[in-house]
Amino acid sequence: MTHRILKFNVTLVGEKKSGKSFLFPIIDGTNTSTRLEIISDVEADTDILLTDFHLPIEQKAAKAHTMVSDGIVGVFDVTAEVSFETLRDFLLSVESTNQAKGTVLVIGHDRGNSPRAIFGDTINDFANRIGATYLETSSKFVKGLDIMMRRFAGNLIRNTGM
Ligand SMILES: Nc1nc2c(ncn2[C@@H]2O[C@H](COP(=O)(O)OP(=O)(O)O)[C@@H](O)[C@H]2O)c(=O)[nH]1
Ligand SMILES: [Mg+2]
Repeated sequence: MTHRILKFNVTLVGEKKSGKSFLFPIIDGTNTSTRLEIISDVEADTDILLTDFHLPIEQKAAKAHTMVSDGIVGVFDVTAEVSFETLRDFLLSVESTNQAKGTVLVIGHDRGNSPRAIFGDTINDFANRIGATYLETSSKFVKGLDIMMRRFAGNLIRNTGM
């Protein structure tokens, strides 16, 4: 069997300071792109072009990007309620138009320097409602991100039928 590498575009969104650059090797700032080479959990590997947008400032550009991207990764800070609400409002606003339906990963990041503001049930109810996968990360536990991104890469492949 030949080894395949499939290319995808993914929109990375979240409030400024939610932890996007901490979790992904992105050049700091907004509207920057980085490539991630990910070994998927299915028989092909992926080359993901991840483009970063700050919410709510870059909402319009981010929304336009979701229409041409294959997936969305949304990040919020579990210690900041507004960070969750901003991401939730955005993901609801693109739910009907994004081609990425089914390939949405929501990440709740906890840097561990303030008390938690958003809890499991609220997050899970929302993730289930939009059909997203949910992952929680912290500065002490970023390891789960590698595994989840492999699964996300597999979902991109499965969703596009490649
Ligand atoms: N020590 C530590 N710093 C963090 C963590 N998450 C974010 N930061 C820092 O918080 C700031 C904002 O995070 P950043 O990833 O740049 O947010 P972005 O605006 O969403 O890209 C940066 O200085 C990060 O290095 C964490 O888990 N631990
Ligand atoms: Mg950043």
